[in-house]
Amino acid sequence: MNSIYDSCEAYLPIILQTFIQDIEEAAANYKKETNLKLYEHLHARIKTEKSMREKCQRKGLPQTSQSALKEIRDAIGVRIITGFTDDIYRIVEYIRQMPSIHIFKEKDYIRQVKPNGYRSYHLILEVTTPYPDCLGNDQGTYFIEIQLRTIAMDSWASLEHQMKYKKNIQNPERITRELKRCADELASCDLTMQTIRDLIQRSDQD
Ligand code: 0O2
Repeated sequence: MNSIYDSCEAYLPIILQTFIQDIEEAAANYKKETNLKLYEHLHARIKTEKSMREKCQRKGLPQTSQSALKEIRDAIGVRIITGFTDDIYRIVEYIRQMPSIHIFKEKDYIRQVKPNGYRSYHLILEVTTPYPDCLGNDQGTYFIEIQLRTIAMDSWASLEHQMKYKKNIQNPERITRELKRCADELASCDLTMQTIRDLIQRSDQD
């Protein structure tokens, strides 16, 4: 069977790597200027053939490269995990001024928290590349999904994601309520950690 990404498959890792290099360079410059880490870890992946075919099916889309690369926009995904909430906004501002990148979609689930407690900053980037795309454009455009979270937001999201797929849970309302409470407590810790960092930085400047 042909790849769902067709001949574009080969370009996906290159586009991902180019983006990662830009972010790593920004982090290195930030470290040089401030002696602080811009982020803690970065996870990147190309969505597997199997997951992409399942997602097309779930969304009622034909299993074509056009569905996989134009209708669904997370074939290339990057998750950036930061120590502090303000680093997320710093990275978003950095991405905003990157050349050849247009922010196609932006969702701030940190200021507009999802009802279940989910917090994260999501961007869908549309990147103009030197490679052809599935529509036959020579300088093709590709989407990259970026999720930015603090360590606390990420640990909550990972655990909630695992539990979401558990069937036959007793008293699901209680679980939902407890998960929301836990997310809010973690958000309060993030706020305290941010305040502590600001205090340390201020006293460092005195
Ligand atoms: P998968 O299987 O991870 O690829 P939209 O069409 O924009 O209205 P969409 O596409 O769901 O909605 O976008 P959104 O809300 O930005 O969510 C994109 C991804 O964020 C999701 O992937 C999840 O990985 C993550 N996410 C969003 N909400 C939650 C949540 O409540 N809990 C957790 N743990 N993760 C969440 P997909 O598309 O669901 O699928």
